[in-house]
Amino acid sequence: MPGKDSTSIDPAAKKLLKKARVEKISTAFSRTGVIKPCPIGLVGACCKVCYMGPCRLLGSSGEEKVGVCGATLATIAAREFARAVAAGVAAHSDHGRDIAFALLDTASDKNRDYHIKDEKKLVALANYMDIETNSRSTSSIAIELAQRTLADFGNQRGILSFINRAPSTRLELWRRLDLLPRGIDREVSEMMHRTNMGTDQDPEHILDQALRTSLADGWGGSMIATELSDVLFGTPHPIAASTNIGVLKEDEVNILVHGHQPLLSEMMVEAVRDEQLIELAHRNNAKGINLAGVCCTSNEVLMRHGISPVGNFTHQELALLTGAVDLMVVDVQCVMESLAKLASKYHTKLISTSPKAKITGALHLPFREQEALSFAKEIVVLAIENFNKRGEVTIPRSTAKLIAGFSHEYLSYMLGGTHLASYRPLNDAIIDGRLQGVVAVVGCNNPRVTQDEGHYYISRELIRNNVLVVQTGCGALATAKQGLMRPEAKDYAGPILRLICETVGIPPVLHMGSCVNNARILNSLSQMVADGGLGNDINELPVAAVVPEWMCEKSLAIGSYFAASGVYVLYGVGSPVAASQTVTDILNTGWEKKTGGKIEFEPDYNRIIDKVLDHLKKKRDSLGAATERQKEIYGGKRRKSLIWWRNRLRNWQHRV
Ligand code: XCC
Repeated sequence: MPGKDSTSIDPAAKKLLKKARVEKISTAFSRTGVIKPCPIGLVGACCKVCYMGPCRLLGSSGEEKVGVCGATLATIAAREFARAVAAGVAAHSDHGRDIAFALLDTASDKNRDYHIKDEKKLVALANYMDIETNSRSTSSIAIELAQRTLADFGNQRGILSFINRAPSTRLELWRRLDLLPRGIDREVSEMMHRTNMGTDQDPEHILDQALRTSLADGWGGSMIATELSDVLFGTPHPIAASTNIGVLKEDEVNILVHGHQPLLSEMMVEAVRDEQLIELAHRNNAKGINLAGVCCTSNEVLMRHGISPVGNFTHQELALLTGAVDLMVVDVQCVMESLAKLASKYHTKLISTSPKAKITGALHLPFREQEALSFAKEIVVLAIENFNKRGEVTIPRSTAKLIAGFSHEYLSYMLGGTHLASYRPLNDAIIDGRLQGVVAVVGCNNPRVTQDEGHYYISRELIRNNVLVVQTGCGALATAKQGLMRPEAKDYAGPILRLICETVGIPPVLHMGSCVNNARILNSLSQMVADGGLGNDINELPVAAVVPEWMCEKSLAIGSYFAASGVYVLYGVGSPVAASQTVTDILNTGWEKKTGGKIEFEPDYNRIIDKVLDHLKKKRDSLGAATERQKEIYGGKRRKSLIWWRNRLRNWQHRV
């Protein structure tokens, strides 16, 4: 484990940070040394929901102190946490809403440049939602699907369209606990109301609503964003790419897409392949046009087109420090405000495109969705025209190969083949005790901890212990940069996981997409339950989630919906509710009693690993009796015959 004093485990990052120091350019890394976190806000002890305060409840007797209105530390910490969850849910869900509108406008022929790429998934989703599909045109099915999902946002008393994808036992539990989200916007709005001055004043009750609000993200907004993006742009399947700063090219026009939405970035992929624009680039002395990305917009085009990510959240400033980025185009979320100033030190053009996000110092060109391709081409032209203005460039030559594109559907196909698509072989490996379990290592970078270290160290230790690791977001790009998403990384895995990787032909760490694509993980968990042998609910599965380098409200929303779904979630860095033992206990043992899932904050990576492995073992042990029964049910002739058929079909598919 590299020393804690280092900024990053990535040599490319270190090289560029050195350049920043020499050129006296500030970055998030240098600013963390200057801006010390507010010690009161850091631990959830500051209340600023009214102007009688802000009330700062710190000191050894903090838990007994109260604010001007009498609010306890527990109420204050719970409110802060719950508001952060609501903000995260709003961000993911607003993204989902935009995708649903884009599908509606595409199917209604308003968005002429988009096309429905995965009709099979469209029909599957429609069937799932009891939308009539027989003798109907693709566009009419898509219109109804978009309208039904859009209704999920404004629902007042219904339940969300996709929530029935959770195991029935879980649904029943949510119903009993009154945690079923009624409408996405309603839950966010109610969360803000309840945490307004003088409303909900019971920490457990406040956090119950945080659970319900988070479910409106995982099984609502994020799932809508994920599923409808697949319908519009295609469901991912394995695809090769490279990552890290070295994907920038000295002799080509470099364009970076950054943010979260795939709507513009999909068109950018098409635009940079336009023959006339490539010709224009040649006329401007460039050998070609190179598109790469940062953060989750990057993950979206990586998963579907193999577009190479230049890096994750804390790589956004570093990419500009190379002097080789001709244009960076951003939409929403995780875009550092420092970029405009940084871009102005080089020739880089920074373009903001979302009507929701304007950045002082950037060129604001609101995205025209109905002329999406011409809009994307205009941006490419701006980048080409900027190429000749480049000064000196410094591109560290670091790159790593990776395989991305593991959608939940592809995992099912990969494990069972076209005709027996199923998670059963994965379940079998766990039932037989060969695989210890599955762990999601997800979330951001945070420059307050060594960049990528948590993601890499924890993932590597888990695979060494025969745990399959799945990833999304910036965490995925962290381990990809370190080479854990190459098939050859199987050599780091324990003997059983290595064998599985060799047999199925996968890396031991699977990239499942952007942060809204954590919904793919929820669907996978549901399918693991449905395919049998591992209990009746998600909380019985030997699975866990780790968010080692978290930094934003969206991370807290994600962890909360995993916990509400029955998953043990461990965060690194530090606890935003550390001031209140009451709230710390509610998120941990309190939630565990209710949902079987829980949230814990643990900055020590070794302890995270120990806790995760211990948890997986406990779950496997408690499945023991059930597992024996399942072995009988699925054992003997029936199981052998399934395996025989699966192998036969695979051979046949290979020949085809
Ligand atoms: Fe976090 Fe979501 Fe942002 Fe990366 S991009 S910093 S939210 S991991 Ni999604």
